[in-house]
Amino acid sequence: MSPGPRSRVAFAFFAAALLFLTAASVAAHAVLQESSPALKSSVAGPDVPVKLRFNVRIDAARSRLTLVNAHGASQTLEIGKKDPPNAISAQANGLRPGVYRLRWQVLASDGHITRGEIPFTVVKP
Ligand SMILES: [Cu+2]
Repeated sequence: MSPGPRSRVAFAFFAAALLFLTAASVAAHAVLQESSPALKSSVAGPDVPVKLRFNVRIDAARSRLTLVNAHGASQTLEIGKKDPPNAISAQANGLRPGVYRLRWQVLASDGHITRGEIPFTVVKP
């Protein structure tokens, strides 16, 4: 039993629509394009400026930056209010030399949240 032409057309249309919607929603998600500190980089402490740039506009008020140290202790970084619409920044002060992970979570304009982690190392100035 093969499906009739009508159901095949319906299936093709459905598949095309699904593909289009998937492509559109992926394009609108926030993807990290550039960061400071960069992934797996070493930066001089103790005061480290943080900046993340994304491919789309994000809602800074509903985004989070958390800094986790080698012992697993975390602190929330206050996100600045004067960034371009596709970027967030913060200032991490008083960091001792060691390994850290910067956890980010941002809300894109399409309502989807994306998150990630940037490991980096703080060295003596
Ligand atoms: Cu999305």
